Amino acid sequence: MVDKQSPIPIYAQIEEQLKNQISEGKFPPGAAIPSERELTETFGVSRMTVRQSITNLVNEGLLYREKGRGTFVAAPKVEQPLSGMTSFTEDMLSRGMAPSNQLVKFEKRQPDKGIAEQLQIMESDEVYFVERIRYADNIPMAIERTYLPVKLFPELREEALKESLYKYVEQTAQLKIAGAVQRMEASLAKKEEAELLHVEAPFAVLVIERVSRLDNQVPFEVVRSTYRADRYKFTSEIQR
Ligand code: 16G
Repeated sequence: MVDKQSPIPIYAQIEEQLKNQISEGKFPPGAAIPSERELTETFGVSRMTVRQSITNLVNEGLLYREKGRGTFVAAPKVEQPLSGMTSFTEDMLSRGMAPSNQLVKFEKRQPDKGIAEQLQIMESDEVYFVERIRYADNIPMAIERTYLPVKLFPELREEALKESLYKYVEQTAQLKIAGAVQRMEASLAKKEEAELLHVEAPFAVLVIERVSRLDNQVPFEVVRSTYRADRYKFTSEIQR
């Protein structure tokens, strides 16, 4: 029920109640919430007010709409610490989710100036360009575009990239991964990216660029990971 005398706007009261019902498990992930018409009747408010509450919850990533089908509860966001240097596969397995990859592109090409500089190679040296869609429990989470120097991994085959790249680097190529520098920025997925992520453009994403190095300080990958903002929450531990 809503309190029409309260200084808290009615749409915010409805949002709060829907949030509580979701966190109490009344509507589990994937379940449909009642229709706008039903909510209008339950709360005794206008359809516009109900629509505003739902839109806010959609924008927060708690609900998602499917055309012609209704509004559903989204899976909780993955909380990703920004401290340890882990792989996507490790991150998902540690949460009990099943990682999988769709390999969109695997090719050898000449790097542009920026990539060559980051990898500390010549523009005439070849790199592998790898584009992968990363899934957790069959939900697309991120697009990853990776550049790797061919001379470090002369035997890399596309089969290896259907699984974990870091496993290949450490176990097959027997190299030691030491660390990375990351930059993160907000962006909007373009039409092609939105399609790969199964969302509708423009869609909020977080882009992390990682330049990683081996224990001998040689850079071995430049990666741009484009994460669905509705599926991720990044956390970091800070100290004063
Ligand atoms: C993570 C890394 C990425 C790395 C990938 C390897 C970030 C921002 N990026 O997604 O740099 O290439 O893991 O994953 O965390 P894989 O071993 O499962 O292929």
